[in-house]
Amino acid sequence: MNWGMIDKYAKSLIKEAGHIIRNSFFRTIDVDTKADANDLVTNIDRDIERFFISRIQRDFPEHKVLGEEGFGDDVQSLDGVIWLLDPIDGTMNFVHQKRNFAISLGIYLDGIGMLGYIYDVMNDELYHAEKGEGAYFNDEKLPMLEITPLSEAIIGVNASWVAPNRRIENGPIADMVHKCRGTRSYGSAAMELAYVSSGRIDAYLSLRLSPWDIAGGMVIAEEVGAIATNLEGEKPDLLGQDTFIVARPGLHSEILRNHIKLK
Ligand code: 2AM
Ligand code: CA
Repeated sequence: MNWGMIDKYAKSLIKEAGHIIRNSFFRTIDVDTKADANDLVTNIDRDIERFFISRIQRDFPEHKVLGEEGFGDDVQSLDGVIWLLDPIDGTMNFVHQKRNFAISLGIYLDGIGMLGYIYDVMNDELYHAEKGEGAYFNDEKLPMLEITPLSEAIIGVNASWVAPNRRIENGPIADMVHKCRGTRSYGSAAMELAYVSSGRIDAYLSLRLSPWDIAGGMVIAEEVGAIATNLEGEKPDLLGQDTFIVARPGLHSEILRNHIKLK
């Protein structure tokens, strides 16, 4: 497999898709809801997924695509080459804020992340990595992450998990929020993974993510030494929904040990 060639191809697709998304603000954006009233999807999410799939099917007919909007393949195993795509991660931000959303793409071979991309569309900032070759912010190589104690860490966490909820004990999470330096909530899992990988925040956790939210970011995170697992400390499921944490080394185990108690 010529990963260098696939990397160039993927980057040009992403840049072209970014251009289409930015221009979409001059068109009508139709907003629908999916699983619940806050789970948004637009015609642009669907158009962008179809754009990727038509190109991938034309140029890499052996590859499969697992896309959020369901226009790709019915992927039941991680065998072969799979493109895991979220055409717009952070659709609520796309609709309400017109910023803070990303294209998220991971290209996996037999379940192993080979290439990862997170493209902050409005800032034209691309985070990317090739397995074993390091991670980059635009063309700048990202340094390996160093250990940071919780007292000096900024944690990406949604306020839902600090309030009583049905998935996790909120007391230990509230304790984490008190002990850390600060919290942020950007509303795009992919962007938060990119921010951990580039040292802008130190950890990010979520109670329910899908493979396309994390596939690209996990390749990038691994290249800078961030640890990405589910909240049980295992490899996240890339065929279904799972809990998720990514953090600097040390901080990852500190949070899991002291602050995570799933219901
Ligand atoms: P999305 O915008 O592509 O749907 C928001 O907190 C983050 O969680 C976003 O990355 C969002 O991705 C993701 N997300 C929102 N609802 C989700 C769901 N039902 N399952 C998995 N991920 C979800
Ligand atoms: Ca999405």
